[in-house]
Amino acid sequence: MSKQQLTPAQIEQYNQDGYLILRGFLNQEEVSKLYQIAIDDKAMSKNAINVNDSTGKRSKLSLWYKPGDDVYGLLTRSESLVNSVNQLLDGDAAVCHFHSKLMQKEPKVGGAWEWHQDYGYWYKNEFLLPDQMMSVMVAVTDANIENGCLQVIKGSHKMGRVEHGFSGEQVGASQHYVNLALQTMGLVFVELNAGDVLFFHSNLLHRSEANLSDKARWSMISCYNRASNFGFNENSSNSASITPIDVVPDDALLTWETSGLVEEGAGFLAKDADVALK
Ligand SMILES: O=C(O)CCC(=O)C(=O)O
Repeated sequence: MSKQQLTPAQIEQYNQDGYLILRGFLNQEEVSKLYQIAIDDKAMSKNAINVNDSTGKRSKLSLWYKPGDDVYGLLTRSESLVNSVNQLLDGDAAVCHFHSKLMQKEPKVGGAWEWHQDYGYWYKNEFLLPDQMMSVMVAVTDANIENGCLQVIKGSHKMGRVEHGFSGEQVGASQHYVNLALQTMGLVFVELNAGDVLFFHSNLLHRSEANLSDKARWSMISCYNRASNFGFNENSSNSASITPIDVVPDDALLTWETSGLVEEGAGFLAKDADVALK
């Protein structure tokens, strides 16, 4: 795993574009361990939620709140990842974990995600400071145009939050504002190799296409917040988003005894919960 601090140029790029890619953040051994554990993980598949897109194609995701000593938690809590998030988020309070998701877009059936901003959802949880929130996508498999990689509108985080409303089973951003943004801002297909990491601002407009290929597209997305950014409408039993992360060394991912998620401790999002608000 890369141990380097982000450079001022990388921080500037994140602030300008609303996202930053770090290539090869995980080495081959780390990403294979993550992938092997993820595909065999019974707790993860048992807690997977199906989300249909407007054409009826279906993506699966599993969402949990507490990052533990399992392979995902050790990555979410790893020193390099948390330090990078700390360099990118506005403010200086401790970095906390809001939630993590394993996104499972299976070959041929994995569905699309509508244009949205993550803060379009998190605003409803009454977090007040979008600059203190971000998502980090770790590519567990390669992600490319064929298997429905993430698309972003470069610089769109500077628009602030736009209106969101229901679009089928998903919540999407106002298409009018998306169309306006696309007139002046660049559409970028974020192709990643397994092990690459994408950091993106909570107001960055993003979407993805269905996976029509014969290759799965899996990724883990961890969402971070600062302890100073209280979610007034967050479930009071979930204090993770304002609890400072217990950081672990980068080598824990490979050297600690790890497995899949332990269901009891993880705080999975219930299968009947409204995933559109996450
Ligand atoms: O994984 C994807 O394709 C989209 C995920 C996404 O947009 C999200 O979780 O906010």
